[in-house]
Amino acid sequence: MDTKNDTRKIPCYDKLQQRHRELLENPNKPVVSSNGIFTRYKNPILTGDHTPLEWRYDFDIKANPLGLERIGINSTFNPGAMKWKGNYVLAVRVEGNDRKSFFAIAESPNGVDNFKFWEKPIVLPQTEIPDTNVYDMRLTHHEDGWIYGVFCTERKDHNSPADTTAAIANAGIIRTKDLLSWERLPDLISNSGQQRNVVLHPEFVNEKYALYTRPQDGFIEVGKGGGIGLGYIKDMSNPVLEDEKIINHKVYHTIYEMKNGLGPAPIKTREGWLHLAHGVRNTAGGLRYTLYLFMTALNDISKITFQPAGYFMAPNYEETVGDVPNVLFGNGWIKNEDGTIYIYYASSDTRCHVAVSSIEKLLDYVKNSPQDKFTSGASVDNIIKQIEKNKSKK
Ligand code: M1P
Repeated sequence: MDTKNDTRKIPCYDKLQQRHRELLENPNKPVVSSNGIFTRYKNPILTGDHTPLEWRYDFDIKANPLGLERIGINSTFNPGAMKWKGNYVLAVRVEGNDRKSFFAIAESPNGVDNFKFWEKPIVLPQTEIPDTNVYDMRLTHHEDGWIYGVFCTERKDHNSPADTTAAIANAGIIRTKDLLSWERLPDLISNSGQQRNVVLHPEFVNEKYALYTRPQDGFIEVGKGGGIGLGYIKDMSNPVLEDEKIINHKVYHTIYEMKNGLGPAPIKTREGWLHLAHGVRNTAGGLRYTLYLFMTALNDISKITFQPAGYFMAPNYEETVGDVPNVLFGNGWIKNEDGTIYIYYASSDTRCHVAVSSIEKLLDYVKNSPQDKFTSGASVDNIIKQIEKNKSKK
């Protein structure tokens, strides 16, 4: 029979379609918030099972008479985010069973459920040296009119040919005006051995592009790379990073003791630029990634004005489980006209979630939560002060 006109379905086709539809259309619900600062939503908004069946199954009954999945998708995580034509779009890191990750756009009308992937993943144009793996795209709608995607590109470190795990990470850069056709620009040129978590600031600063960086000596270890950096580029077509300086240092005995990295591009508020970042510390059970917030001055984006002590969000019990346990990573958020903020984050390198807050709440949190004074004694002082203050309120 002519394969094209063969209308027979692979086994379980209808069941597969129905289950997939039910998963995608499952309504999400807010979870009662414990601290008032943000509200988590109950269901993950995207998992590997949300990816289109057409990506995973060969529907040709002759080629796939048993109806088996041909291309497995392991996980969906670390999405960049933006509002696009009134909808919420995510540039998701999708990882196949083959460990390669790639980007695909998923879109929802309300930002909390009904996320659907566009028909095809993004076909990333290559530079002269092809990417081996790509991940963690930050979307920035820059005032120059372009939408930039800055992501991590990873390639084999040929200086260590015998070490099959040795890799080099750098920032890859693409841009678009329609989220459909992407122009690849050269990779970031910086003085650091490696770069990850590079994010483009949405406005020009002294007529230059400003980029947040995370210089590092090795692939996993940041080494001398002391935290979140800030540098400048004159021309995105020749992205040579100048004047890179660390603006948010890693510090002993904090949640960002081992390394940190900026999440999405910062949000401009009347009181400063609001930043979401991740901090990493080591534990007997492995690395622990939590999310924290800080603010920088409107007239000097290198100056931190507020940074509450500790984390803003840490993995809850269910979120601690996954491919890389005990990880929250957030590189996408969307500010709505009404001041609500949708924070898109991933848990344990496995699935995507949303939590909702507002500009008003986040500014209050950032400005009025105690800053870290770096000793247990100083933390106790903060609690004692609050107890004393509360006595007059009884
Ligand atoms: O596995 C946790 C995260 O590790 C890396 O982030 P960082 O460079 O800040 O340590 C990235 O691979 C990230 O994708 C991943 O979620």
